[in-house]
Amino acid sequence: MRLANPRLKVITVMGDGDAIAIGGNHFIHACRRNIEITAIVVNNFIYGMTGGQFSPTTPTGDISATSPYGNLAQSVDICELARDCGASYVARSTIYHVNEMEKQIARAVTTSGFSVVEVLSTCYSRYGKLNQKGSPREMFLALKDQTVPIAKAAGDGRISRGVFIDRAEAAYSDTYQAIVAKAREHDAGEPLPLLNPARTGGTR
Ligand SMILES: Cc1ncc(C[n+]2csc(CCOP(=O)(O)OP(=O)(O)O)c2C)c(N)n1
Repeated sequence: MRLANPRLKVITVMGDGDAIAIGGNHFIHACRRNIEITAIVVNNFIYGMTGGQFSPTTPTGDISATSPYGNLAQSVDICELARDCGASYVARSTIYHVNEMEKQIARAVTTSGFSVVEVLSTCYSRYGKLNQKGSPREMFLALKDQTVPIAKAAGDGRISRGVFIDRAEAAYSDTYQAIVAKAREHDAGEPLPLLNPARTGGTR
């Protein structure tokens, strides 16, 4: 959509399972291409809607419908992944820190490349209840104590919140449009060597 119509502002909302497991391939390469899309990833540490299967963000050892004896795998940090794969804007907040989240989303949609806002969320029925995380209200309030602004991160196990990367990059759609213009120029005149039937022996 974004490539076909660069005037569009494309915002996608997804879960941790959607982003990093089911759509993991797409997520990684969207970061790598740094295409101008905003991904808002609501991370509740579980596949909630489909019955509570573990996701790539489920902490090791935690109980889920598909890990009744504890999750064996390591969990993925969505922000680290996005940053390392080349996204231009990467931030994390929580459903407790609404003002902070709002600012991050506002910035994300105006950045020139792929932007990711991870929003830590809660799922009582499919995750919290199985892992003694307290009531839905307690789970919500715990987001305050379990997270810390990046500048105050102390390596004590709390999850950092804030902006991890905010860099201006060449916009993929602009570069793509430049290629389209170049291709049209060639179409009107001499074709590119690889598209020239005389050189490839084929037809265009
Ligand atoms: C390609 C594909 N595989 C599987 C599904 C089925 N499916 C829909 S939502 C979902 C899990 C989503 O979990 P998450 O993204 O963490 O969102 P939550 O329900 O927790 O909000 C799955 C497996 C699908 N829609 N598409």
